[in-house]
Amino acid sequence: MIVEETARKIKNMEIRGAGKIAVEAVKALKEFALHVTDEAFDEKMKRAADVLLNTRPTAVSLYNAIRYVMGYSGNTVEEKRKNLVGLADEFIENVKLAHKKIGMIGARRIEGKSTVMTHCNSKSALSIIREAHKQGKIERVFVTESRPRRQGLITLSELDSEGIETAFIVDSAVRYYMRDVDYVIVGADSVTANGAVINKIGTSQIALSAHEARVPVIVAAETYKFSPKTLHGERVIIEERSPDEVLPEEITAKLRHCKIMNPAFDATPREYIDLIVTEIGAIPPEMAFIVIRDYLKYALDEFRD
Ligand code: RUB
Repeated sequence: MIVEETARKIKNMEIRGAGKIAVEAVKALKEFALHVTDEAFDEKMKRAADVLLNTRPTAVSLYNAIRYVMGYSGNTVEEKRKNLVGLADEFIENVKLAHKKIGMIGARRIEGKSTVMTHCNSKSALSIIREAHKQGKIERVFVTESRPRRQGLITLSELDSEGIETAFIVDSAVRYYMRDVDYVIVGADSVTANGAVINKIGTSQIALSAHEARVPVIVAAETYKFSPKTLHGERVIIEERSPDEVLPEEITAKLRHCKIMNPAFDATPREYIDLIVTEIGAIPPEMAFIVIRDYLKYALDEFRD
């Protein structure tokens, strides 16, 4: 029940954002495990993990988090459950710590009184902005609308309630205002082995525009956002969402020759990224391979044979 309920909320985006998806999936697995008492523990856990994995395809955080928890061991059901619960608690605690560290590390990179631009709604990116603001380094934050789901409104209300000055712009105004921006700070759903960042659709246009204006692009990404699958040649699947997020049915129903496209994410090549701030340090995108090799061993195992 808890697993299906969480899966439903992730699918319909009541639970959203790569970090949050991962944490809520882990909580659901933990809760489910507490109620599995029979010998079919492994089988039932595997089925529950698959239900959660099949919700949103792009954020590798979900995959890594589930792999982490499903790496449990033990000889008896009791031992397995105890081990799984321990791993789940550890993962959740690590996420909290990661956000804090990313905030601290990222804020050090911000100089003076700066104007920042952010896209969508990323907990990790906002962690840097909040910490920098606490240190008196933020003048104003440009917040993009982030069509079609308008997650920019969540960012806007969060920053506003914390007394941070904002400017709200539609996505197509990014280049127009880039000359007023000192740093672009965004989050990530996945970081590939070659250092590309997959994030909310429109991120690559912002990065391109920043590159043109020589504005540094900082990506805030915990290590569990790095994709071990890409090291083994898999491509990141870009989620294509429903057309009615873009246009209401009363309009599309009248169109006979139009297909509405609604990709939820895009890929920004590493050339347009200055820095990826992780909980283990601020690294160039070229170091993505090392993060995967050294910090995601548990998630790489599946690809061994
Ligand atoms: C959210 C999004 C966020 C990343 C990082 O997309 O693209 O920038 O997930 O977020 P959606 P966080 O709204 O479609 O889930 O730093 O919170 O993990």
